[in-house]
Amino acid sequence: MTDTRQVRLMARAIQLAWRGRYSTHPNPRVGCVIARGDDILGEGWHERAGEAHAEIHALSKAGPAARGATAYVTLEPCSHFGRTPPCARALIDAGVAKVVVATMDPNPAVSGRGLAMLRDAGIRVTEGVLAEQARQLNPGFMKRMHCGRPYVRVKMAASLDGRTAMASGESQWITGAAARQDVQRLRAISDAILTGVGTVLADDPSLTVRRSELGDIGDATEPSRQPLRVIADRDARTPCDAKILHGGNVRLFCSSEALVTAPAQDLSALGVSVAGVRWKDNGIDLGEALDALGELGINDLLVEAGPTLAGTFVHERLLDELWLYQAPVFLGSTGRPTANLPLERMADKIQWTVKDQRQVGDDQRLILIPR
Ligand code: AOF
Ligand code: ZN
Repeated sequence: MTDTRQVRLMARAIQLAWRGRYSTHPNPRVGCVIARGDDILGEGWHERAGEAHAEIHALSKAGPAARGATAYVTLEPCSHFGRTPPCARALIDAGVAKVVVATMDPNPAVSGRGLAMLRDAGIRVTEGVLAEQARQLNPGFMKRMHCGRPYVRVKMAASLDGRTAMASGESQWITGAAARQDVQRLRAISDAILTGVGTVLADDPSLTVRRSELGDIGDATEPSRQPLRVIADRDARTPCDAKILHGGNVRLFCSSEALVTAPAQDLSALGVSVAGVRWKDNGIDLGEALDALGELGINDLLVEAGPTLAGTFVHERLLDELWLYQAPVFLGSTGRPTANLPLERMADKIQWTVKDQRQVGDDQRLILIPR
């Protein structure tokens, strides 16, 4: 039987967790409600890594009233001393009688130990309430904890005839202002943005989140930093004055041969963290690059790249979502394709499932999942 109170209060905790969408990385987004019956005594969400977890904020709002109350948490309370002490211990010390959890924490430092601590202290524990909705808060954190790689979203902006630029490379702007603001939000929920040196040379993008273009973020916590910018650049051809290098926090993947050359060393001297990875005939070894980004704590990776790199992600099925912004324009048959995919036979076609479809200004936004 579904307990409507549990569902309602967990839905509230999930809503609170979303407030941390731009600011918790590399930590997960977590929300917590402390309630007695239907009465909410305290609420909280995790705002920033290194700061208090959701439970601690909610407990401090509830104060002594937490004794005998129920805590609703979107993620299993932690059991470890990380940058902060264990939340399971704080819930026990506050005298909470019951804890309702949506999902387990896949972090190997926790994974079940949080609930075990609570049960050992005599607290009643219920698990799995709105589990799927809570998992959607943190696809990146979940995936990184399970397989060491970030959740990958590839963004494309295209015309009705599937072109992302004119043959000359001219590409500004295909989609309208509303779609570009939506992309700012997509960047802001991402821990890192990956592009290729071709795009750096052709467009000189900055790939930053610009607070003024992000618009009104409602009750969300302010973004706490720029996403890491990542460039796939085998021969370290990125110019030292490229806009993407402004403001720092840039990683460049080149070949191990290029690593020891003057251009790579010049980029290092500028503060770019240059790393060697394997390259294959068709470009960067994406598996190795994704492993490296996972090790850096990247949960959500956004790919904003040209047809070569985007094509590799699609061809090797290494993306989790394709975000396609489609503008109601034709760019003509000499324009550039969204992805280089030389397919020959109908049997080779690459199919997608539509997860979400909506209008953003004059453009259409599709979120697609590889089949
Ligand atoms: C919770 N509540 O609100 C969050 C949790 O280094 P720390 O101390 O910030 O710990 C980070 C880890 O704690 C993170 O990897 C995840 O396992 C858990 N996050 N746990 O009980 C929270 N954000
Ligand atoms: Zn915690």
